[in-house]
Amino acid sequence: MPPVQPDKIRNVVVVGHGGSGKTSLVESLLHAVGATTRLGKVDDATSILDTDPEEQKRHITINMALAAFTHEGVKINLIDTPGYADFAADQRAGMRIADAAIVFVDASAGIQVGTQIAWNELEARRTPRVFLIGRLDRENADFDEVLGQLRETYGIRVVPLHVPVGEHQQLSATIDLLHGQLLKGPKDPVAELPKEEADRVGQYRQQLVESIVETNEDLLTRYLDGKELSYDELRDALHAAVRDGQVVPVLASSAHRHVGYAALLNAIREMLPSPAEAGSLIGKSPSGDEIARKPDLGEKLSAFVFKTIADPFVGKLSYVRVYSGTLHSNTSIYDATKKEAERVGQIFFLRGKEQEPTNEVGAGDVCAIPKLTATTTNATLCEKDAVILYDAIDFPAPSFSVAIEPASKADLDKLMRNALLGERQADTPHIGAARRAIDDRPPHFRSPSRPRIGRNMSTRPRFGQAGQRRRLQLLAAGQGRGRRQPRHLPQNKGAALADILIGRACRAVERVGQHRGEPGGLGRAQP
Ligand SMILES: Nc1nc2c(ncn2[C@@H]2O[C@H](COP(=O)(O)OP(=O)(O)OP(=O)(O)O)[C@@H](O)[C@H]2O)c(=O)[nH]1
Ligand SMILES: [Mg+2]
Repeated sequence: MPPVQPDKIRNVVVVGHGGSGKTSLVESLLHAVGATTRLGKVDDATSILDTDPEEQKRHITINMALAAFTHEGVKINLIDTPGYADFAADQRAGMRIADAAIVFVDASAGIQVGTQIAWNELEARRTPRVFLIGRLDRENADFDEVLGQLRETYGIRVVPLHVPVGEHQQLSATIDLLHGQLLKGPKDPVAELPKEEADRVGQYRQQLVESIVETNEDLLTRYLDGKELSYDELRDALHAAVRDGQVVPVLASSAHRHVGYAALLNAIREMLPSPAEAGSLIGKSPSGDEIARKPDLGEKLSAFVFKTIADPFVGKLSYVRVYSGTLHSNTSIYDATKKEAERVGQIFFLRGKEQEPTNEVGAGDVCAIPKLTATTTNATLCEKDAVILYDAIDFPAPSFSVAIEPASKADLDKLMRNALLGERQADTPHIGAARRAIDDRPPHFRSPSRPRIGRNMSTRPRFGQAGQRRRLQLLAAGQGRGRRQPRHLPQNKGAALADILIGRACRAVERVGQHRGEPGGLGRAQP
């Protein structure tokens, strides 16, 4: 399949407070457009987006997930991110590579800390965004109340674009104020507006139209002269206003009632900017000069690695956004950050844990590359004769670190190997935290009943410093435990070991939660 043209792509990060319903809606949307055959649910651990055992156990998102699908000729890459501040790194990474954002707000909770954090971050990046008031079927959900809160907090540029029909369990559809249509799912028929809604809809529509015309001189004059404005004119003006951050539309949905999908898809396609509109990304040449790369399929290749995971089946998997040119499978590329050539074999588009192989990925699109050797998160990939370096993601500093305690010598070996794998492979916050923990060894997390971590690693190396370094190099190269016992490191072993480490890090995080007096640490009670 030829690569998708950049103007037919939407890269949209989904952000918001923890538990506001992000993953459920993305999952439902995938099912509604036919991208998945089975509707996965966060609560019964069947979501294809929350697949890590820890995510399934706690019913929360820990790792970002990509959800790629095509709707009416537009390739939509949704990036579902964790809402919990403990996993803020993935939210940052998602925001970094997205061209627009959907900020989720729970209809019964209103603005929460996570909403504020996401808004501030998007504001600083000047990312075009929409609000989505979700979970509208809940008993104490109140669309008008939350809309009022949003306008009060973020100003009158926040305007309704979709409004719900019916309340709580009677919620039946949303009205798209611009289209003037009653919409439910993408496959449900579009209905005309019910007469009894006319007054309410009229008021909301006036608010919307006034906000749109205020951003466009010509439309404003004609509106004040009492002239009729066409749908196309209003749509184009709203698109430009959203792109420039002058208007922030508010949408409405309920994943449990399957309401709001069609209107949401319209908004993503029509209101949010494409990579082509986002324009050139500025990077640096090896000599430090600024260079720009156009989001064009014919440009020299440049791409950025924004996440690395250890997939249980394929091993190391690098999530990549292509900024310019076209990335081909079975080719060589250059990691400008590590200054090493890399071999690209297969390339995938991701839909949660589902992988769709592809031969080409064009500028503006997002994909995953398995088994890159030296490349880590934040790397710029390009052609060797046209080197460019993009800025690294500005990850938040961790608010606490955790220590991993090996219970036995065998565990200690695995841990050391993991520390190296972490260096070379999986840049998850947990691995990072674990690695830092090995270095830092904060005293308050040490268990007096167990061997202290790091005793055999750094303070009293078993083989002396030089021997130890040599041994670690051999392990890193997958060449076994030492010169006498050459042993290959199976490809999936890294993933399995990383999983062990992540599990331990999470348990340690839980202990910290309990230590802070939060019963159960992280996670949500079963609904
Ligand atoms: N009543 C109701 N509950 C919902 C709806 N959408 C999600 N939920 C529930 O809200 C809880 C959180 O949903 P998630 O989709 O995991 O929320 P999230 O924002 O992805 O959470 P994090 O990724 O952990 O920040 C789950 O128990 C869902 O079943 C909805 O439309 N209506
Ligand atoms: Mg989630």
